[in-house]
Amino acid sequence: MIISCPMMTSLYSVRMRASCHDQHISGAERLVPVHAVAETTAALIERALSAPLGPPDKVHCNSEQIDPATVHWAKLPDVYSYQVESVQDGRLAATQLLIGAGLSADRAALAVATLAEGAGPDGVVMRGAVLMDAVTGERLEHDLVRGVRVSRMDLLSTCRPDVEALLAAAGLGHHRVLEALILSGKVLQAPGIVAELCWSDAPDYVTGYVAAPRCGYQRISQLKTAGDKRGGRVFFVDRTKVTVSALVDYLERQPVLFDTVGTIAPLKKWELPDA
Ligand code: PML
Repeated sequence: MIISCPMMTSLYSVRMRASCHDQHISGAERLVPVHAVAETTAALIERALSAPLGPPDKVHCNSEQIDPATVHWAKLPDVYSYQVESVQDGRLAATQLLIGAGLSADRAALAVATLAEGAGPDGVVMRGAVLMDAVTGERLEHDLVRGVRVSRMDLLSTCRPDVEALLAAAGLGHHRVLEALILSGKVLQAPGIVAELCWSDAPDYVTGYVAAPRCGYQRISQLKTAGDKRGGRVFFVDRTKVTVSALVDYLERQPVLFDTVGTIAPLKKWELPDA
């Protein structure tokens, strides 16, 4: 549903990308009202300069006006967290959750292997996400280095303190959780999306997730070994429901703001579903 937000007369997309020797090291973005653009830009540049993989030799920060009437309003996905004992168990859990979202065992395993081996050419980490045909496993992104960049999404700024407090109370206060939840929330709103698999390319962050429109945002405590720089995202698409260009356009350009939070379930030990 696309509705206009009467209290929002002017909205800006503020985006930051930082790199060093042409390697991406940090990126973040926000959708904020005009009075918050300067403060948000300063905060994102500060973040780029203190990136763990930094310091960067290039920081790009740009802001672009968004027509509030085009914003798609949505609810954040429900959050589930599963504790696994090892990377191997985590990847099995991810495979099971992808199968639960409607994928075949082969396609689920292919997505896990794609991220594990490095999804870009020669095993490099891609800047954006892999787009994979949910039935054939075919790679659909036009640029195998850039991938698909999900952009122009945020939590409504007046909701942010409450959502941050809720996540912190559940032990999920790391900034990566909220950022990934917002990004995944937008992905799950996109036409034709069947599921998403993600784990971070940050060497020190080993948690990842499987998200799907019917299943929510399902976190898995370990999807890689600490120190491993490989990670990224795979979006599975049902091509009977959407064309690749319409999907990429939605993911990269449609502004989405979240104004409602879903359920945040307590951490559970992962158990294999009954056969
Ligand atoms: C979480 O703990 O829920 C976030 C997992 C994915 C982080 C992805 C990223 O670092 O961008």
